[in-house]
Amino acid sequence: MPSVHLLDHVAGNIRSLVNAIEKLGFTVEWIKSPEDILQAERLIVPGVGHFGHCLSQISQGGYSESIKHHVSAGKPFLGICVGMQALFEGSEEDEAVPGLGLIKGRLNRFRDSDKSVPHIGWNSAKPVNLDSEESKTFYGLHPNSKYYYVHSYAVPYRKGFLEEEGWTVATAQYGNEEFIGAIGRGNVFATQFHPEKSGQAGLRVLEAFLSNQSSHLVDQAVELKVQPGLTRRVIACLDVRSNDAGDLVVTKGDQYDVREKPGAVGGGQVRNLGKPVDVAKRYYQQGADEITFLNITSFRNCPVQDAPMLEVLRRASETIFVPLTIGGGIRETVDTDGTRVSALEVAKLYFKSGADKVSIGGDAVTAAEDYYSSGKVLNGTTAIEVISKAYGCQAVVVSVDPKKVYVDDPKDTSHNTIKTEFPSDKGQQYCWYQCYIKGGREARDIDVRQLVTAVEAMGAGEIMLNSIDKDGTNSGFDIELVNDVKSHVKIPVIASSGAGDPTHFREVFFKTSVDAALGAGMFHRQEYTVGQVKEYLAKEGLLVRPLEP
Ligand code: 1PR
Repeated sequence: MPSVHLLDHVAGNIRSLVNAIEKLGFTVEWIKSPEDILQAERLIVPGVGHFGHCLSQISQGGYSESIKHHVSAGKPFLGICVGMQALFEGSEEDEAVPGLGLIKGRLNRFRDSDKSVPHIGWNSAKPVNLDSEESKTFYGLHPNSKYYYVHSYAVPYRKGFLEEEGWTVATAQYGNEEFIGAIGRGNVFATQFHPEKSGQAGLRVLEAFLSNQSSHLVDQAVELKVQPGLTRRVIACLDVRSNDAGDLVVTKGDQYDVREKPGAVGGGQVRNLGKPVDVAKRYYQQGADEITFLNITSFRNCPVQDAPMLEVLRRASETIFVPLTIGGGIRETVDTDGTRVSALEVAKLYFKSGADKVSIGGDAVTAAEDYYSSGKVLNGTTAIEVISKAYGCQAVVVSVDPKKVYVDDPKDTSHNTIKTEFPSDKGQQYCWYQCYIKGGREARDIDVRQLVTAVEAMGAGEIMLNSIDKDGTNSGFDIELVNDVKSHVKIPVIASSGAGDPTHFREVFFKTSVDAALGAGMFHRQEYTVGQVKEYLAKEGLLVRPLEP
């Protein structure tokens, strides 16, 4: 089997890249020293996280010169995400650390005045100057395809600036900023997006690189003309736990109660909606833009290394090439043998098993409470801070479990209230959203606005906004809650809880500026497919990622 050399110099989900390469019929050889690069025919430098951290690792490991040597020897090189950024001269993310300087230009942070940052989701990589032969066939990139991006810094596109030096450039548009999505010249190719996380469209690009086809004409890409820009993400979420027989199952609660109602078939039992890997694969094939697994009971009596969700992720990531998030139990833990395992180590196990993001629930609430009681001082040791520092903020989602509390008058509470269009039975027109931990069993004295602003300050990259009132009701998302949270943070927000049919997705995307919307029960019960939701959204004029053959 032909092989490709991979430099694993950074934290992150390298497993998915390996899985994608193997699926395409290649084997991976690891670069363990700068000398190994000399032996490499094809070299891939992936990367997520912090520019300065990655570049320092590359230079401290003595790799900078070998990479430059590989490139100047004319051998195939692929840089992915920070692996692409590394080729430029530098980044605003860390002015003190230089890039490799193989391509002119620097990275700037996206402006967050008009949009969420990080830029997370599916966007184009449209070759500039589609009339030229190189652009039409550029590594199998197709102007109608969408690719998965996750980053806060980008190289702004300046017309002609790099083309003059012989580079072929593909760009993406985020808000009113156009930036470089992919770039190549001769033996060098680099993508800001993650081809290994971009479904069929991404695998095609990776295959073009692996088989040395820098000119790879795509004839079977989506016919539908797709607008440039970031799509609305549709996420499928799987709540997973052991049922009473000890099997790992996908379940789904009604307002967090996952047991069948007494008197119903299987009354009192944990609701069983299928096997996690099979269900996740079904959603991938239907066109889900991301898949989230929530381990809702944390399997408290199991050694951390053997946590069943690690195996679920390992297996899921073999065939699912869109981002995977794992939540439940991401916190400091005492293992069954009494050893203390830090939150960072727990997260690392999940990243190594195929997760792209971890989702933190209860631990984020405790951290936010400490943040306020210390007068908003960051202590640097919370799970959010340490994981975000090591893996980048985009890898840290905070899952929030709020529930409405009605009051007669905002003065009746110290919490942040909103005036609601849905008064209580007693006619109360104001409410605040109280945050819960332990699967909705324990209420804390912190409101949702306090929580999301605190975790944003700690370095969370995204909010998964559930609603205990709406969960499992099929009555639509809590639009007021989503609007309240969106107007207080800059990081992306995923609306969750209450989706019962495609119109609910339309409603949340039209009535709020939410970045993504998540459904669970309606997909598990097979009332609608993810594909049907996306088709409906497209008909309604919303930009979604088309499913590619
Ligand atoms: O606190 O870090 O260990 O994380 C535990 C995680 O498990 C949290 O993200 C918490 O939300 C979740 N969780 C705990 N117990 C339950 C439960 O249901 N008993 N699930 C639970 C929360 C909410 C969503 C659901 C949406 C959409 N489930 O995941 O998927 O509400 O549902 P719908 O579309 O059917 O309405 P930690």
